[in-house]
Amino acid sequence: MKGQELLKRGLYGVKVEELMEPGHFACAGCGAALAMRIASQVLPNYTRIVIPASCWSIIMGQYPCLSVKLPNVHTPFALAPGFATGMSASIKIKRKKATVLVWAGDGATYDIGFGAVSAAAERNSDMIYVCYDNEAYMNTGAQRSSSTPFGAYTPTTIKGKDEHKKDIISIIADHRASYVASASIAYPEDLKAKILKALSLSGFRFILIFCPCPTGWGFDQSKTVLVARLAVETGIFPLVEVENGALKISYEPSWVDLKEYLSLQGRFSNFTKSEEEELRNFVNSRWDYLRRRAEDAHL
Ligand SMILES: Cc1ncc(C[n+]2csc(CCOP(=O)(O)OP(=O)(O)O)c2C)c(N)n1
Ligand code: SF4
Ligand SMILES: [Mg+2]
Repeated sequence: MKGQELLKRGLYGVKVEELMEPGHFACAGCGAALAMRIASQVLPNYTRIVIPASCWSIIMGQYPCLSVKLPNVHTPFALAPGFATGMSASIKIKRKKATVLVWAGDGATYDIGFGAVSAAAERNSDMIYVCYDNEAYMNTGAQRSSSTPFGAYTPTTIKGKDEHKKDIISIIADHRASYVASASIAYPEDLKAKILKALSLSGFRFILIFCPCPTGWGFDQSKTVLVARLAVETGIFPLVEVENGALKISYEPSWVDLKEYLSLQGRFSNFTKSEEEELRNFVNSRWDYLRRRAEDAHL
């Protein structure tokens, strides 16, 4: 097979069609833009995207100059899961074929829209909910969210954040959602496989995608994929899948020292030794928990 043809064939023989156009409105090196590019390579053309207030409200552009060749609608911050619930209900009544995809930031998911996310998960409303996680309110100046990691500098945590990142995967999984997974832009085949898996199921399907933000995190725009890869290889961002409550670890990190991840980013430049130790302990205890949960799933 010729190289060009090979490139066009994505994972599992799925043809890669680029639904995301160049010339979008994201900053150079934006992980959240890359997440959409990868995801949209496996999204069917009957996908309808719902976007709450976020960087993606800007990145998408204005009709008719959209950066993704799929119909989309913008909603207020806390409204996307409710809006998507109504959309998928009306699609069902009209017997149309469409997949409703919410594409939301961490602020909309972990904090401001959390009630609506929880309600949609509890109802098992029919949608794929993607949270592209850049660990702060980037569109308004990188303020901390409950996804921001411990110790990180943001304009609202100038001495470093006191609290650890919220475990949104476990929280949504404990709603008994159909499918819950974490993925990363640095592992595109795993990300696409998880989108495909979500597409093959129905009900509330939740995917958290780790998306470094050079502008808000303070690293060079050429290092986005490296930063994302180190987040996984240091164990700080575990790749997992939860189906019907059973957790599976998708990838075993190579346990690169946390320092390599931290030292690339301005937001950790004032990290003390004890903060580093605190974060390391947090990562270890989270992995203990994940391993116990994965073992329980085998019983
Ligand atoms: C109720 C409400 N509060 C605040 C805002 C202002 N606002 C718009 S986008 C945004 C940040 C969104 O953060 P996140 O969901 O993490 O997405 P990101 O910008 O990081 O892509 C905020 C605070 C708003 N639109 N509505
Ligand atoms: S601020 Fe960050 S998330 Fe927003 S467009 Fe720029 S790089 Fe992307
Ligand atoms: Mg964000």
